[in-house]
Amino acid sequence: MKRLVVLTGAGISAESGIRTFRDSGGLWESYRVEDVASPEGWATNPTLVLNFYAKRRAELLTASPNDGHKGLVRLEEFFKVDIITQNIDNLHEKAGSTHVLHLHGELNKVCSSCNPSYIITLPEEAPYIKLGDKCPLGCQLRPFVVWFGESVPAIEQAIDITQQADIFAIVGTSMNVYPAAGLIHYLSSGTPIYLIDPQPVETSKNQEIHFIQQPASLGIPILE
Ligand code: BV8
Repeated sequence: MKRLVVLTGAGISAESGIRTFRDSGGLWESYRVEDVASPEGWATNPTLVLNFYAKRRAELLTASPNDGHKGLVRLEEFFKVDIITQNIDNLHEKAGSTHVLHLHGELNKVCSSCNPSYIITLPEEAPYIKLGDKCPLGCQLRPFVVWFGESVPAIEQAIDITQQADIFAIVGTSMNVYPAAGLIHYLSSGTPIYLIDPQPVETSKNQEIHFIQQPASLGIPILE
């Protein structure tokens, strides 16, 4: 079976009602990135950060996978599919995808501020943490999310997966954030690249990319 590697971003969850970041009405219109998605923001006002993620968890409780997520599950009948997602929602897993690598963490998990290997999944009935919730070593629990300026622990694994791709698809990302956006440089030369997005997207390999200007819910037609 050929290996299909799919890099996804916030756009694949847009039709599930989850806000993207940089579209109009996106998250970065209501919040300053540095206040809610950076270590400095966490140090300055942890309550604002905890509320930011609590709100996104609450939205996620009522969100379901859309046809974009489900289409990637169907492709597992024809390809060995690895999803590398920048998203912190769990909609790929809820749809049934079996190989999902989260580059930027997971909304429903928290970790210790002093011991990153201490990770717990929040209970569905109370997916929140508050100031004062600590790990066994006595450190404040924080969202299990990679903030701007923090290294991306899963990037080596993502590069390894990308290097093995026979086909690469990019779905619902503005390709603004590194190192995720740089993964396309690790593809073996000649690997076909498909980009699915209703808007044009600038990448560093535009001349090699097959653009499919449509929403993720319509799937990746060439591969269906
Ligand atoms: C690091 C978790 C180093 C938080 C996120 C200058 C130049 C280049 C790089 C940098 C620079 N200055 C700083 C950097 C590095 C920085 C970076 O890339 N900044 C960018 C913004 C310039 N990167 C980092 O800081 C990374 N770390 O570099 O570490 C290091 C090394 C060693 C030691 C210490 C440090 C960490 C980056 C991770 C940040 N965390 N998320 C959270 O989610 O709350 S990133 C955040 O952006 C989300 O993960 C999101 O997924 C990601 C990318 O955004 P998109 O998913 O693309 O979403 P966006 O809204 O932008 O676009 C949506 C797209 O969907 C659009 O194209 C739209 O048209 C499309 N769409 C809409 N509807 C649909 C659709 N598509 C299909 N169907 C639809 N229906």
